[in-house]
Amino acid sequence: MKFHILTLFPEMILGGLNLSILGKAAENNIISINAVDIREYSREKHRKVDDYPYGGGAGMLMQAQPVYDAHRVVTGGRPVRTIYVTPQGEPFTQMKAEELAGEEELVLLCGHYEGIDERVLEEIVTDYISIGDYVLTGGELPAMVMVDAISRLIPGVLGNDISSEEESFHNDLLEYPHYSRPECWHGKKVPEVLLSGNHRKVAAWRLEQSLRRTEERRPDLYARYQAKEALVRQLSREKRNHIHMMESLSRGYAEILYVSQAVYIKSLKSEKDIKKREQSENIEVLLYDRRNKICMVSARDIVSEEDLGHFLPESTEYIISSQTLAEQKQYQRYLTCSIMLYTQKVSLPLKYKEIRLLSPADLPLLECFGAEFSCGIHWEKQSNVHGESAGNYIWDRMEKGALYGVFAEGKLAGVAGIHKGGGMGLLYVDTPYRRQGIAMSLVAYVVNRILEKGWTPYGYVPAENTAAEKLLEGLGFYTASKKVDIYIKLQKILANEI
Ligand code: 9D3
Repeated sequence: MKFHILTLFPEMILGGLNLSILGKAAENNIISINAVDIREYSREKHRKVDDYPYGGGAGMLMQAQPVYDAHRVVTGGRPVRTIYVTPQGEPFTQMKAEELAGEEELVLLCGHYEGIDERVLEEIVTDYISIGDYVLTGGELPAMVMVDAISRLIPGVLGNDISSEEESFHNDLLEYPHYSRPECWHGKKVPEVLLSGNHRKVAAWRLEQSLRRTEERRPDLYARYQAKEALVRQLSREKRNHIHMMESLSRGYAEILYVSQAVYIKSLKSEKDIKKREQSENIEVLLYDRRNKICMVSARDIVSEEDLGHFLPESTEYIISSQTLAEQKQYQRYLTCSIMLYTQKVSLPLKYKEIRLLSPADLPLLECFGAEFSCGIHWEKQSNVHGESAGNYIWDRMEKGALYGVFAEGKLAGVAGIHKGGGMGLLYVDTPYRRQGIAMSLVAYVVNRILEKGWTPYGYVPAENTAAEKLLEGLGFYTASKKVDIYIKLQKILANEI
């Protein structure tokens, strides 16, 4: 990742970011930090870059021209995402950091004085971001905060690569307290339960501590957590048809956009929103997985495009609906699946044990699988049509620590994994290795990994794939009574074809 920081104080940026972990990452060329002195682009003899505001008022403004020229030189006219750090921006969050970590290159523009001439902002800025509701003296520290938060998400920057699929995101709860040696310090003993060696009790104690802490220090997060918990309980009355929603909520992937029974209505802020709600009486539950851009819909009747349109976030790329959706302009239905779930808590036995997590470095091993493999992956069935190639999707899954491989005679014999959104899938076993229980062991392995995280394994099986259904039934999975339709955004096709 290349960071270009446009500032009047480049030495402040370099002094703060070239040490410690980020210094190492820069040394290893994983990130690069280019601090650009805007003053270098002044055309005045005293290198002046500020002037009085039209209309009067206190203080000075940074002028448009030096900022524009600095930006132009740095980007060379390429369309690089450009962030203006400003108290008037949208709040910087972990979600935003994750999104920005996916860019190759970023420009961060730091303001000074009272701000920057609006006209240059209109021409170069793509995102306005604030780091919080307090007043600082300039944008340099916010830019450094962002570089730090974004960099640590780039593979190779931290020693231990936490991949997002492996990490459990209990976003809504604060962490529990930690203790290390000695057992007794200043007369304070380490809580008894942590010495017990009973993992279940330890986990229960930690959860309890997290809950108490969150309730006390972050009532906002606690309220969100409780709303999700309440909805999960409600959905569990018909678990087999709601498992994808329940898991998305309890794994911390999904937020609630709408629930009809007033468990929690996020968007009831204005009159307009109340109207929206009244117009959409037949939508029961609507969840959104913002990371993966997946919207989950469960409804009583057929959902009209208008109804859905009121709630569907603009960024939605996939819709998973347990109800027929009326013809959608922007989304195309491309697959009907059965949801299968495994609700037993016991892990499954394995016949083949040569199974491990794959990483992007293993991608070449997959090349010998041929066309049937990339076509057989149901989310990417129409990969060529939808632009996002199977290869890219597999790469993404590997990078997220969500793809496992089974080996036979030292060769990769097959793969299985976890899709965007958390469902199991991506199952493929190469022809010479079929009918030997290899696929079964592989799936069992993935089931065990999911169980270890305290989650419920479930998967989407394409309606015509009876082999997969049989295999999962053999492992103890059962099938939901309602099928789901998966829709994909049409614009994705267009965007990729241009
Ligand atoms: C008197 C008007 N001021 C607004 C309260 C103007 C002003 C104050 C402070 C303009 C810029 C700044 C400097 N701050 C930043 O550039 C900044 C910032 C911040 O102060 N708080 C949180 N996030 C950010 S991002 C950039």
